[in-house]
Amino acid sequence: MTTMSNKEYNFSEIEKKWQDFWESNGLFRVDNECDKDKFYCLVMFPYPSGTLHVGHGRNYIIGDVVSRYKIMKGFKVLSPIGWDAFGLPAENAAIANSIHPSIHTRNNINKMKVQLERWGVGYDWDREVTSCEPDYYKWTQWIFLKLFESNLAYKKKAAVNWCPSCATVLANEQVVDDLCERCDTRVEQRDLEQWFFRISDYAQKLLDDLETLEGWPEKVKTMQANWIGRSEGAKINFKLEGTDEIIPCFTTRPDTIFGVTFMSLAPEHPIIKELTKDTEYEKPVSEFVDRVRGQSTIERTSEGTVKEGIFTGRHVINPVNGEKVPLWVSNYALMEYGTGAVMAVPAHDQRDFEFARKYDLPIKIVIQPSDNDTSLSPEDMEKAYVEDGVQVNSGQFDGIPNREAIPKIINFFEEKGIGERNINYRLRDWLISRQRYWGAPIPIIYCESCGAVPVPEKDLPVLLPEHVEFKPHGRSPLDDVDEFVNATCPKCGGSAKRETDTMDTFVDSSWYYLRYLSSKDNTQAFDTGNVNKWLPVDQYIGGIEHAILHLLYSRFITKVFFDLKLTNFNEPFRNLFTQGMIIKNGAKMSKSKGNVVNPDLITEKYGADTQRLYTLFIAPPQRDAEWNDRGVIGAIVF
Ligand code: ANZ
Ligand code: ZN
Repeated sequence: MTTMSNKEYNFSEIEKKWQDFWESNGLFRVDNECDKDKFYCLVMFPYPSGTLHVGHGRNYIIGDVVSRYKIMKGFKVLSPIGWDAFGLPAENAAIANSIHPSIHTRNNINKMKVQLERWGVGYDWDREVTSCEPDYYKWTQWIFLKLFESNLAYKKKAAVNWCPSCATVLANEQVVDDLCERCDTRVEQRDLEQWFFRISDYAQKLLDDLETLEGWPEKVKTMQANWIGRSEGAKINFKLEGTDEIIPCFTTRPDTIFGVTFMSLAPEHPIIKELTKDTEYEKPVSEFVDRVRGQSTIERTSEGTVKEGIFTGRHVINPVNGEKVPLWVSNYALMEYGTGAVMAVPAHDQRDFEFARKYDLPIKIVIQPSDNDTSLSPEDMEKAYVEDGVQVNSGQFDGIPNREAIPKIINFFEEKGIGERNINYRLRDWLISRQRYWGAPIPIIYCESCGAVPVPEKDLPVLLPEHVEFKPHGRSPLDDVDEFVNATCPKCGGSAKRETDTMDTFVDSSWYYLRYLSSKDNTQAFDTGNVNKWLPVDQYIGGIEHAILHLLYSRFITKVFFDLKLTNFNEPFRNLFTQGMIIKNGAKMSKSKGNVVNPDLITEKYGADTQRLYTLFIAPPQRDAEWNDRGVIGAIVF
C-alpha cells in the first residue's frame, strides 16, 4: 500500500520543488525593519556533536509550524538558526572520533544543515551564527570584558567541582547528584584559581522578574526559583570566647537563638587553623578536616549520612544570654552556604538533633507546641520539633508565638548591635573557566607588575590556536602552546602570559539570540537599535533540560546589558515552550544507549511531510512520547 501511494505522490519531487521555491522566494528571509507586526520565533540552537535524530525534530518542526502559522497570519517573522559549536559536547564527540574538534564540528554542521533542509523547516540562513568562529567568539570575549569592567567577572581560588574524566571543572549547575552532567563520572572537589561571573548579584532580580514571565511554564519558573533559593533570616554575631573575634552565623530561625547548645563550623572555614593552633586539638581536628574534605557535598549532606564532627577545644558566647557554647567542626556545615558557621539548635533542627545525640551535647527546648501543650522534654524527644509553637526559655520573648517572635527578635539583635536581618541565596556565582581546548579563550593577560590585565578591545579576538594537543590531561591544553602563552602586557609592554583557560560554552549560548540581528556586523556584538526592535523573543522553543542553566544565564546576561544601557529590555524570552522528549524503548534517545532513530531514513522512505506529521501528532507537544515505527506508517497512510 505504501508503494502505491508513493507512486501516486512523488514526495521527493514535490518537496524539492517547494523547498527550492521557498528558498528562491526568500520566504524566511527578513530584513531588520519593523514595518509590520514582528514575531521573533527562536529555537534552541543545536550542539553540532553528531547528526540530528528524530528527537531534535520535535524542537525544530514545532518551531517551524509556529513560524509558518505566524507568517500566514501576516506577521513579519524572524526565524534564525545557528550552532552551539564550542564546548564539551562537540569536543568530547571529536575526541571519541579522533578528529580535530574544528573539523569534526564543521563536518557535523554541514550534515545537520542538510537534515534541517530535508525536513523543510524554514530559516533565515543569512543570519546563521556559529559560536566557534572567530567572528562570533570575538564578541563572546567582548562580553567577558564588559563584565570585567563592571566588576562582574573576577578570579578567585575556590573549591570547585572537578570531573576527572572530562579533566575540567564544572559549574554547580553541571553537576547532577554528584555526577558530571555530560559523562556521569563522580565529581571531585579541587582548590583552583578560577574565573567567575557575579550572577549572585542578580539573584533577587532574577527571582522577582520570574513573575513577569507569564508565558513561561510554571514548572520552569519553580525550578529557577528553587535554584536561586532565597532564605530570609538573620546574621547573628557570636564572639569567640577570650577574644574580640566574631564568628557570624546565618539562621532562618532567629526564634531559636535561646536554644543554641553548640556551634558547627564547616571544615573549610578559614578560622579553624588558628583556633586549634598549638593545642592538643590541632592534630585530630586537622585530620578530621582532611578526611571530610575528601567527601563530596552530596555525601556530606544527604539525609542518610551520619553527622560527624570534632570539638575544637574552644567556645563562643551566645550574644542573647552570655552562655558559653562549645565550638565544633562538622561534616554537615557547608562553607558555600551562609557564613559557613551554623548555630546549632538540636531541639528544633533534625541535623543538630542527631549530632547532639551522637556526641551527648545538651538539648534545650525553646518552642513548645502551644500554651496548653508543653509536653516536649529533651529526655523523651525522638526527633527535633520543627513545627511552630510558642516561645519558652526565651527571656522576654516567652509566650509569644514563634512566627511573631522572629521579627521581634531580629529587631532586638539590631538594637543591641549583635545581629541583623539577612537574606541568603543558594545561587552561587557562575564558574566560567574550563581547562579545555574547545572554547573561547578568556581575554586576560597576566603581567608580573600589572596583574591581570584585560586584552584591549582592539586586540580581539584572542584566536584559539589550531595546532594543539587537545586531549584533556588535567591542565589547559593551551598551556603547552608557547606562541599562545607568551604575550606582551597591554599596560606596560613588559613580557607577560596569557590566561589559558577557555570559557564555559554556556557563555556562548547566553547571548546568541542577540547576534542573529546582525550576525555579520564586525564592528559590534549586536546593534542596540535592532535588538530593541525585535526583542524580547516572542516564542522560544527548546528542551526542558535547559530550564535552569541556559535560561538562567541568558536572563542574567540580558539584565547586565540592560543595566549597561545596551538594551531596553530586561528579559530575553517573553514566551517559552518546552517540548517533551522523544523516547525510544523507554529511554531518552542517545548514541550511547543505541536507541537513536535516524530521521534521514524516514524522510527518504516516506517523505518530510510524513516525518513532520508524525512528529507533531505523536503526543501533546509538551509531553514525552515513545517513538513507534508503526506510527510513522499511520502518518503516511493518512
Ligand atoms: C538555627 C536553626 C534552628 C536553623 C532551627 C534551622 C532550624 P535554609 O532554609 O536552607 O536557608 N545553616 C546555615 N548555614 C549553614 C551552612 N553553612 N551549612 C549547613 N547548614 C547551615 O537553611 C538555613 C538553616 O540552615 C539555618 O537556620 C542554619 O540552621 C542552617 F530550629 O539556624 B538554622
Ligand atoms: Zn604590565
